[in-house]
Amino acid sequence: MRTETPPTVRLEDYRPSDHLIDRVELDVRLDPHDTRVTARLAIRPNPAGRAGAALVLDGDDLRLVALALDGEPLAPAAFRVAPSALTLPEPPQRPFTLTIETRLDPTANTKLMGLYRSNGVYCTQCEADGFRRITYFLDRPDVLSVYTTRIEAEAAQAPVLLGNGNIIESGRIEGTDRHFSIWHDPHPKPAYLFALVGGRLDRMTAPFTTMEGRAVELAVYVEPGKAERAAYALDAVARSMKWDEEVFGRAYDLDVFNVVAVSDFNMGAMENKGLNIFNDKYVLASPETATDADYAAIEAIIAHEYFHNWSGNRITCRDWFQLCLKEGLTVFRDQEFSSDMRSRDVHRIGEVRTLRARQFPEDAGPLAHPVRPKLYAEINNFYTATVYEKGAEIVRMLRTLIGERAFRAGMDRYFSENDGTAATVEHFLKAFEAETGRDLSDFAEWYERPGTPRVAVSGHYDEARKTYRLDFRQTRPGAGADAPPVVIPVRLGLIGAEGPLDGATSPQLEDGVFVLDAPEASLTFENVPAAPVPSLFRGFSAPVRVDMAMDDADRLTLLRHDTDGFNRWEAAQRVAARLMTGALRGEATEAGADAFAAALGAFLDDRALSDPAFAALVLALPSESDLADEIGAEIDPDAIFSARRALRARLGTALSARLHALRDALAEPAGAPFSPDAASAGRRALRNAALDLIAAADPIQGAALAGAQVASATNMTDRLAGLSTLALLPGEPREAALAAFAERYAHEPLVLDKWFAIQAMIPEDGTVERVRGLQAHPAFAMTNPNRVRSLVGSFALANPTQFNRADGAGFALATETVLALDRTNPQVAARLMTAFGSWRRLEPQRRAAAESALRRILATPGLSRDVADIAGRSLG
Ligand code: 0A1
Ligand code: ZN
Repeated sequence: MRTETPPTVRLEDYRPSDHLIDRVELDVRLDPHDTRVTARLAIRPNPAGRAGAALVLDGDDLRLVALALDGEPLAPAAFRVAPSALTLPEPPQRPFTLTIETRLDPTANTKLMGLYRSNGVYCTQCEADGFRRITYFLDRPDVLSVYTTRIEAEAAQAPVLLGNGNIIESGRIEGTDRHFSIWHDPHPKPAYLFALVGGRLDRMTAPFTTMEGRAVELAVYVEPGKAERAAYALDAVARSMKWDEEVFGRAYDLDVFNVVAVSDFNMGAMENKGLNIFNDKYVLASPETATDADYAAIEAIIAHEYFHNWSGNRITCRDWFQLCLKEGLTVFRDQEFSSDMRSRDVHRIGEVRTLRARQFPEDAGPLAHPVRPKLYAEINNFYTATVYEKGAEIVRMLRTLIGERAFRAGMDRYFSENDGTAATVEHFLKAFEAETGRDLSDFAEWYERPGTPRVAVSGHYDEARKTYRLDFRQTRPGAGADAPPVVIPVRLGLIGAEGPLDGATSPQLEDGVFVLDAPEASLTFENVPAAPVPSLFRGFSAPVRVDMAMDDADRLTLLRHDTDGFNRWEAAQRVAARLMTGALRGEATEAGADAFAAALGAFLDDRALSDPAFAALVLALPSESDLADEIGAEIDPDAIFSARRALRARLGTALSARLHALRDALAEPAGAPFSPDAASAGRRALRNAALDLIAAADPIQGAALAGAQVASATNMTDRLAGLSTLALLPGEPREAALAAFAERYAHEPLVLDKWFAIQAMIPEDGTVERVRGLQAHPAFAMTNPNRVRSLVGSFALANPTQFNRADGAGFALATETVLALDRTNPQVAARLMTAFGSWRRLEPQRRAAAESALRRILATPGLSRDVADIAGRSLG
């Protein structure tokens, strides 16, 4: 525990390790409280390091039992040891073997970093720096070693023993109740990709043959009795492998690929080589327990972790500043996979909603940082939306700029030239420069500075010449006064009153893309018969905010006629946002709302049944946080909530007949089997979006419909949607439905998480007390990250009116939870704190309350580095 300012690590200070570790032989004797780890490390001086330097191995909370050099116990004078480091001031200037024995108590490990137990199952988490909690090591991603791991445990307690790579031996230990298995991973890897698992687990398996002819056994391990809930994840593994072969030419490289689901996990999942460990929320699925959104998330995260095998494992990061090299690229790859498995437009809209909901506010607040940060105090606080989501957008922009063929060729070159190494963003860009002959140094600016660029656009039609000119101006708020312009690919087209203006052309466009790489630039179209409506940033071609004055009628023309699905959706969102922000400013918006409703009605008549998933997204208005982000200052969450509710009610009234008709038309025939495929999920989504608007307009009718749906639903998507609608309608039916739900799923922790979340998001005064009450519920546990995120995370991150209560009661609840959690699991406590990330943009009373909550946290003695870092930067 510490309270002093933590040391800062800087990118500019990078230097290669003075030593390398070529081989690691681990012998892990698992025991609930007294696990013994013997590490035999084949070490040598690094020719690229400083000759004669001391050997300093990282540790975290370690207890050393024995130490030997080349088999001989080391004299006490020859080394120094502390829980955080093992130092040999004068190590041999030649290759040598260091044998280190440490003792661990995995049951007492509540941080869930290093070796710990989850429901009795031994498992590990080593990214970013958990390996040093297992043994002393050069725990940095540029030290790559070949691992052989012997795992031993009591056979009855841990019948399943898994490691990285391929299994080479296993058996009983005679005369004891113990057994062992030995795993060898031929691929050199950094310590953060190490993993082992031991426990009682059921499994489901499937064979896979790679395009190179390798026979692979795929296996998903889950809690006993839940094997059939692993079927969807297992199938997603096979589809991911096939897709990566077809789309990126990447084949798998071991004989087994194991996925293990555990119930206590700090993040979503982890890409350990050949042994991915998952939060069980992203593996387990059945129609009765998982929603369509859960199925989609499982598919995406299974793919993400699998894709890391090439983008992350075969090519890893030189240092943690390069995190986006593996994360941004792998998110891009999993987004492409999901788009191919589902509807591309629908998926793109989902990606942008996530980016705007999480990354834009981060980039506009005190926790803003470049996609490649320049310094950090705690690396675990940099697994952010900026590194992941904005990182993925940079890769996508690169593809837009150079085209699909050159992009694929550049990726092939990146993989082949850097395979087996720890690389940097420069290595990545260099592959594309070599492939295209293009200088990407200006483009690289996207990695360097924080802030979301703004692009102001104005259009000018010349009736006489039949030309149309667009003037662009970019600015970079939050990037610093000296920030150069960024390279912004603008995919665009022109739309006329009757449809796309295909005859309009411009020599400045290449494949429909204009490259804005200066502070200001203009683009002129010729052959434009009448004043057009521009469709800008098609497919959201760059992660920027666009300022263009356009009236609602023009936007509704886009909703009707644009060929770009993303921009059709965006047009409706813009109109809705303008109506709500207008209402907030006290403007009369009734006529505008009715015109919008009429356009939505026409849109639904036209397209709802042919593309229900898309129609559901059009009906979902910008969220409260979207509006807050757009308003940007002096935010009053209650006013935003009211404006949004009023528009939903007005649209629900105007569209009532259509919404009811849609619900009938989309109803599943009785007895139809459940399928999580995108088309079926889309029909459910539209039915439930219709229910939401019906209930907003007519709470009594809404409560009746929602209550009936909760009672009769045959799948979790519909049951939960009904319950979510009901949750917004105070009264006895809501409480009865909540109680019945809890009883029905009393033994399903992942389903109870949904129940916690729904209640934590109720936008009413009583919610703070309700959440406090639920913290004492027998199914709640502060030791389980999923429970904490469901209850307190949903409250702090997804209930804007109650978390931001003007009297500070919401901040107090979050503060107390952060401080309590910090004593056992600082990583999860720090994540929860990011809910305070937009505090400066609140109106004065709430701003003051948030500030004092932050000051209270920062003043608490014994704060972890994780929480101190977030609290300090939030106030800084
Ligand atoms: N590399 C993982 C994310 C991850 C990072 C840190 C962790 O520590 C608790 C766990 C997982 C991914 O991108 O999926
Ligand atoms: Zn990842």
